[in-house]
Amino acid sequence: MAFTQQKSELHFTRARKSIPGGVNSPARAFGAVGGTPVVMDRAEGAYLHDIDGNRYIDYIGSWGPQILGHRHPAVIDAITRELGKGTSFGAPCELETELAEMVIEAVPSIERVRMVSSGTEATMSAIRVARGFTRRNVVVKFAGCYHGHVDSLLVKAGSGALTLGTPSSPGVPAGCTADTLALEFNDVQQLEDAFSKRGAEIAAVILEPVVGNMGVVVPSKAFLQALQTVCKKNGSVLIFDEVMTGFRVAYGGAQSLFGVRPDLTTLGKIIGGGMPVGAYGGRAEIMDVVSPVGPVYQAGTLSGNPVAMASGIATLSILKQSNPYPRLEAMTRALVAGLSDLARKAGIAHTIPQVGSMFTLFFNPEVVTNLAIATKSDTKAFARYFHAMLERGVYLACSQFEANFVSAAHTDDDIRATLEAAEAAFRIVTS
Ligand code: KE4
Repeated sequence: MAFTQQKSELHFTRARKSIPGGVNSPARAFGAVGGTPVVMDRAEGAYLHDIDGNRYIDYIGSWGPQILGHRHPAVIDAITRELGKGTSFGAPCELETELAEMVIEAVPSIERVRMVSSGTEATMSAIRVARGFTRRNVVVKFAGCYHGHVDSLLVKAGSGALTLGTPSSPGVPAGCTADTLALEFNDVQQLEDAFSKRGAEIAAVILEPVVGNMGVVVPSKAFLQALQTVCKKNGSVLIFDEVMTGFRVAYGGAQSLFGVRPDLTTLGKIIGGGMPVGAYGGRAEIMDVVSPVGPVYQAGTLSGNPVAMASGIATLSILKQSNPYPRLEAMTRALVAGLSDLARKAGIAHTIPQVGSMFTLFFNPEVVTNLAIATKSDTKAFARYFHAMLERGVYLACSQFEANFVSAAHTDDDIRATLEAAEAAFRIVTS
């Protein structure tokens, strides 16, 4: 069937009249690649189906949550069962404790954890807790990392902020970011200099331990070591933002791969299994400043609601029992090797960093270690590649500066079909 987006285009004209840009998150707006976003109707396993009847092999998985694939039967059953008992009580329920205990068992650096409803809430709260615990104000982040749309962290941010050219958003008063220090990812010297000058003022350092939001960027061993050293020496809180990497790159997250124990960790995406869940947690002595135990206030109407908890519990239970990680790694390696081989044959300068089932095809000959290098990528070539793949039934992240994800529902046939599409797409990119 010829690829058509007629219904999507019609609907999008309508959506734009009532929703800014027709989207509830700018990351979906196709801002970096042009064209009209595809309006989805349903999904199952590794596939998305749009309202024009097109089927796509999905490498976004709702920007990370769908590691099991869409509509996993056990997750749907758990949600349906819980719906039969209600949606939200506004009072404690057993499932909140059950999910908290699963997170604590999976991530050894977490001794106490608080559920919220998004990754943004998780990072916003973690920053406040770190500032309350240390009674300091300065927070260090890294250019290209995205931690949600928290005022104080919308400085040189990645993901949609970077894609749409607003890494430091209007609407954020200078006072909100006056205490935010944005450094270069992987720059040990700059980190050490910042701490030698202002270490006594620094409440926290927050980073994506494997960056997804400038495209996939891996930290150097020296950088990871320096982060732990300067934070320990200066009494600053090391925060791993594992909203994307948590339960994605390993059941224990990136920190389990790197053997690092951050002081606080933020989570989201997979721990909700497609329902709205975020979380922040870490050392008990830090988390005990959180209300009602301590004075640092944080709250949320739907935090820990039973339906979202049921979805998260089912998702983590399946991950723990089935351990899909070796197969996810192998399938992603095969895909990345195939893409690289085809891109090389087409004469396309590229690198494809991969960690577990996260990867990015950078249209860039250099290994991307920070934002300055990432932004040298050929985003016009990326846009042509994106649309050529979309028209061939492959749904990629709609920006050069994002990660793509393989799910446990993807098959070898899906990988083969993706590579077939890529062979044609690379010819279009270079024509
Ligand atoms: P949410 O508030 O979108 O649930 O989480 C914010 C967040 C925090 N930390 C990291 C490392 C993240 O990747 C995110 C959100 N990721 C983006 C995609 N890169 C979500 C997609 C979107 O904004 O629509």
